[in-house]
Amino acid sequence: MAVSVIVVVIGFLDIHTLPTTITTTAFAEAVIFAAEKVSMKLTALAGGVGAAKLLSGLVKVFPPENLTIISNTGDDFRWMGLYISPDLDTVLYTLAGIANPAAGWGVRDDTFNALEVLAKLGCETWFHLGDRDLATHLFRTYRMECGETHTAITLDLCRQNGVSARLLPMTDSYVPTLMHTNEGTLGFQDYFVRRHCSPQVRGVSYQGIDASRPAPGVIDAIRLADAIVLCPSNPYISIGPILAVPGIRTALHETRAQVLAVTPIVAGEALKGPAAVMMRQLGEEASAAGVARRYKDFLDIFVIDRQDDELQGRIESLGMKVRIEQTVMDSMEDRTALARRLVEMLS
Ligand code: FO1
Repeated sequence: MAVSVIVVVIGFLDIHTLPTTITTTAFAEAVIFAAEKVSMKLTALAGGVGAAKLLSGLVKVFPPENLTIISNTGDDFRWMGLYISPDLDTVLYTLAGIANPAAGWGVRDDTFNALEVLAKLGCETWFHLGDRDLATHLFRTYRMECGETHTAITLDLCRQNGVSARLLPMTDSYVPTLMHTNEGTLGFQDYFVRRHCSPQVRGVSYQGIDASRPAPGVIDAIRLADAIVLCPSNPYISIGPILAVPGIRTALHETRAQVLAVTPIVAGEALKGPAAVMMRQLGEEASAAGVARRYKDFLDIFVIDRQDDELQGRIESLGMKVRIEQTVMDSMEDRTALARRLVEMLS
């Protein structure tokens, strides 16, 4: 019995972290460290591509069964009658190992036959939906029309795709992000994909958010977690919608878990997407410090990049600890290394 427990625990040890000659004490400590991690419950708040990168590292160093991911659904939208959930699908496909590695979103090696035919039929095809990806949207839309919730369908998609982490939409309500720009109010994908973020952003809102409720399991996943990670995602259009669902920010204040965020901005620029541009257009400081300020009411630890170490003092003066790491994730090794460091900080 004791032997099998140790074998299970060793299964979660990353062999590369072990010294070549390991002493009995060091071995015992490593086993205990891993055992604590095995029983720890972790909840992540996630946007799209940046979050998926970190999460794909996390599931390599932490048991995915103990991980709940709360996904932004503010950029959900309807296209040709189909319900599309881009951020949620990006996380789903990445954890399933089938994401398109070049774009980060969509399915690897997908074909675009349906889209080509639709183009010939005169339809708008600026949102590039591949044939395999379309199957997910058909499945989701059909089941929603049969009366099932976003949550139930997502859990089933995870099961069917072999994803062991529990992926939850932030809410079962439709709460689309609206971009208020110098060219009027645009739906999020209209602004982001069709207009390539070119209109000047004056404000962001989430339609119907005040009447929405957190999806089943979301509040408990925050209140009962041992640790919470805000992934390196855009504070306005990825983490912002999640925090705006009534009850979620309060749960982050009340949880006994340590709450940690990883910066999505390095050296004044976003690693992906329009976060830094949006911060400047909205009159905020486009830096890790600007992001930290938005979460200062509930954050315990903010992880900034080595390139921004001079911001440490300013961010600590907001009332949180700062950890300096390599947050830029160019390779799978970078993803697992950052994830391992976060788990160590939170253990
Ligand atoms: N992003 C693009 O920039 N262009 C696209 O054509 C596009 C298609 C797409 C299809 C499915 C999907 O799940 C995501 C897709 N994305 C596309 C990504 C998505 O629009 C954004 O990355 C997120 O909404 C922002 O996080």
